[in-house]
Amino acid sequence: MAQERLRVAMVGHGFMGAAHSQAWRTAPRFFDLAVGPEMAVVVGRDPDRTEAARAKYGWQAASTDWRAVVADPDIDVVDVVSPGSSHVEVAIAALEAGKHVLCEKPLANTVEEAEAMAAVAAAARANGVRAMVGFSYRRVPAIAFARQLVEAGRLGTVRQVRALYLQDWLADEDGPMTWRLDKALAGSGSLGDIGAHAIDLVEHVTGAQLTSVSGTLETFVTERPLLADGVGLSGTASAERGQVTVDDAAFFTARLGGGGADGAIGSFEATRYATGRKNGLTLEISGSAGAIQFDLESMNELRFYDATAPAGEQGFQRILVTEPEHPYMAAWWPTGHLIGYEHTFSHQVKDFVEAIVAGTDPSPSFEDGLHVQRVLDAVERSAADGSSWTVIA
Ligand code: SOE
Repeated sequence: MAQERLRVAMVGHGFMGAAHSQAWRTAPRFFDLAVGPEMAVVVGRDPDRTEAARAKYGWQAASTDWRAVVADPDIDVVDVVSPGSSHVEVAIAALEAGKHVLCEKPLANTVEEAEAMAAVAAAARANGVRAMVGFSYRRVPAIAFARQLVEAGRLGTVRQVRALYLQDWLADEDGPMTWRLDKALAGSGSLGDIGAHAIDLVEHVTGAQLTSVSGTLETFVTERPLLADGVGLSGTASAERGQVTVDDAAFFTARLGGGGADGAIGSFEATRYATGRKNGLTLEISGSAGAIQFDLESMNELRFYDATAPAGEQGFQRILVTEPEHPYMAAWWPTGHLIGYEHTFSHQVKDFVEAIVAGTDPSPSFEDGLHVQRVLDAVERSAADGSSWTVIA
């Protein structure tokens, strides 16, 4: 049946809720979408906070009952931006109720949960119901352009990848607890929160998959002040302390197979203690015919090295990925004008809505999310048993 309307419910309204709200509002104003999404209802646990989010981000209604919202025939899409522990229940209920689902990364907190979600998504697909994981950095134009270069063979055979995701928001050991430091809510720490992005990006850009890993995890600060009030790091610390139950930093090496990087090796690091690095996601991919370098802190640029150029002219070339011929950019500003973090979420909404309307599968799928979950799990197992090579199931 042709999609005539897309009434969206968003479950959760923290940092990601703000980013997604902005995207639901903006995407239909810059991209010509056949069906414009309507921001129907935002869902949260606390009535006052949820109402405040509704008013601030521009949703039509607020609710504290996600089950009723997910079952509501007036809702077509469910956007899951709540902590990882809730993904499995909300996403499965929504898919089973016939709603298209966009779910934040990492897909789940465990492989078992992700397997259940992927199985339900596969069954829903047969009924024309779409599911997608929010690995939003795939939608950075410079990353989408890097993938095009790899696909066009401009790097030749990829032999090595280096991916770092460096933040420093936990460097102050008196910073208060957030849900991201609680394994029961977040599944893992730096590994799942930001390492998952690095894994997905390497696989997306190269077309290969990680096949085995060897890793180390470390928790530097095992206790932090609990929150007296507020949310996350902007909240007020109380005198009481709570246990940090996730990794603070993750480091692993990997072997890759398939795509444009068959037989390649890679190194990955994810940390929230890299003093001075705020949101530094860097990717360096070295191939037989060329290489690329990307840094999210300069996200409008891609550095490209063409090893086939005359020897005297070789060197990394800085490409400003802001031109109408670059992915997504024609919808935004005139030549040379920059875009930012929030645009990746608008691109995600655009791609998701287009897939729903066209009746095609959006990417990354829940199967892709499950694969990343298996990589995270393999890194944890490798770290637990002394960093031996661990094969990804
Ligand atoms: C927090 O570390 C975080 O917000 C991640 O959860 C996001 O996925 C990333 O975009 C920025 O950092």
